[in-house]
Amino acid sequence: MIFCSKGSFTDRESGMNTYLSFYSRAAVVACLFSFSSAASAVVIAFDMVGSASQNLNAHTNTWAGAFSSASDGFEKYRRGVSGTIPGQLLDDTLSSSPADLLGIIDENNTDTFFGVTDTVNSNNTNPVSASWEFDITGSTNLSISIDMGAMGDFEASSDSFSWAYSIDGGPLTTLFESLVDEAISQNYALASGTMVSLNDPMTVGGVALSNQLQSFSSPLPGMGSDLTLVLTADTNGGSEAFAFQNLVIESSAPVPEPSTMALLGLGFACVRGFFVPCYLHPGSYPVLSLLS
Ligand SMILES: [Ca+2]
Ligand SMILES: [Ca+2]
Ligand SMILES: [Ca+2]
Ligand SMILES: [Ca+2]
Repeated sequence: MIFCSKGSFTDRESGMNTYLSFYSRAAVVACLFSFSSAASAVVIAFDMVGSASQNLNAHTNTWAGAFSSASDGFEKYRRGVSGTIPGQLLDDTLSSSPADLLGIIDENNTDTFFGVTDTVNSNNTNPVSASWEFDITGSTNLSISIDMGAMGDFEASSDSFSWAYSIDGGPLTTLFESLVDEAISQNYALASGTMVSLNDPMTVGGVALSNQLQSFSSPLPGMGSDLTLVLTADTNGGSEAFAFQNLVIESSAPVPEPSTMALLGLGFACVRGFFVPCYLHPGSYPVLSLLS
């Protein structure tokens, strides 16, 4: 941010207090633009970040606990907290199971994640979905990032997931869509250092997923108050798994805080002074001094 010095307004003290000097006006304009350009991305909502959430109004998942087999799953899990977690989601090679050859969340990752495995099973044959509702009131220029991982020898015909969103009940728009690439293989490094190569990895946007979580980002066009995210998945093997963590919504144009609004309002008043030189209201001086 450009430093906005109170010294810019010393002409008020030196007797030339009727009009802003060119220097003062330039400084005020510089201050105004410094506030405009200060709008860098800020996190406005998240879930599964350090096992915490922010501005999450609801998480709905009718499939949590719905499968009779402990090795099938579509829900949030957390090591040391969840009763059982399907083993294909967990890389246990660091200590509990050095011979483990399949897993995404290793023993150092003790935070909440969303795990998906073998959703086509004796209890279900259709795609399954879960949703998140975040309060995004007043935020614009939204974007989302999600850490994603997958491990398994997938099939294009039977394994997929997608993330979609809607704002204030509008139509769902796809953000991320998986595609199994049956022409390539992927090397997976387990936490112990064991390497496993498997055919037909899951890809997103042309990037092959692995058991190391990777962050994927997308703009979220639109604005409103209620952002709904929907994860839909369909996968049919006991040696295939996806996992998601660190679901973060950002805004690159946050609504200014009240104190900033006051300064912005003052900036506009002073810009008017730039074009139509006007009397610098004495009352504005103490406010301006906050800038220094
Ligand atoms: Ca495992
Ligand atoms: Ca395959
Ligand atoms: Ca499959
Ligand atoms: Ca199963």
